[in-house]
Amino acid sequence: MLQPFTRVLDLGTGDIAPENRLVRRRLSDMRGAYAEDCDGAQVVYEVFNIDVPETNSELQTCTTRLYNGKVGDEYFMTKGHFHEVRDRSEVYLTTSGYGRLVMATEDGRYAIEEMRPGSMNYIPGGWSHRSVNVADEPLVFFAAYIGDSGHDYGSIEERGFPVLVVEGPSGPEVVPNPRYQSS
Ligand code: S6P
Ligand code: ZN
Repeated sequence: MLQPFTRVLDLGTGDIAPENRLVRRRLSDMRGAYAEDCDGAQVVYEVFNIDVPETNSELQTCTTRLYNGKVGDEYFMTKGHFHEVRDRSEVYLTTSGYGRLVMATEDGRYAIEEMRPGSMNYIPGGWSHRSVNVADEPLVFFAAYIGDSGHDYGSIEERGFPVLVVEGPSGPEVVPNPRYQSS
């Protein structure tokens, strides 16, 4: 049985204290995710994880700080994933910034939800998810998901999402992804 504990989240930056496990994704880690080639050491996002046992009796929690920027007309975004255990759900709470949460099922349905300070997005089991920063400041959100969920990145790397969020003449637009491989 775990000992109860408390961490302190900086709502503006996403930093968690005391120490946590950091995952940092750079443009060089995002190759293939965008229509245009990308490379280099620029950081696209960071995930601050609170580690607990990966079992279905615990909740994994973390924050993501997704920086602002673009590759071509596509905004900085997370890689996106299905949960390895497909029926595992997740909740996001945005604490700073503005974005879109793109979700999709394996049979090609998709949903887009807004992310803004105070947004609580519910990601049901079976939906892949990717966050997109559509503003000129970092997008910061807290996530909680079932401990044994796991992450399947390969399906997204192979097939992509059905839609993309791109910068249009009057702001963010959702457009079909020409590279999407339907099943
Ligand atoms: C975990 C949750 C988030 C993402 C994070 C980075 O289930 O959905 O913490 O891991 O936003 O995205 P990605 O797609 O690189 O894991
Ligand atoms: Zn997830």
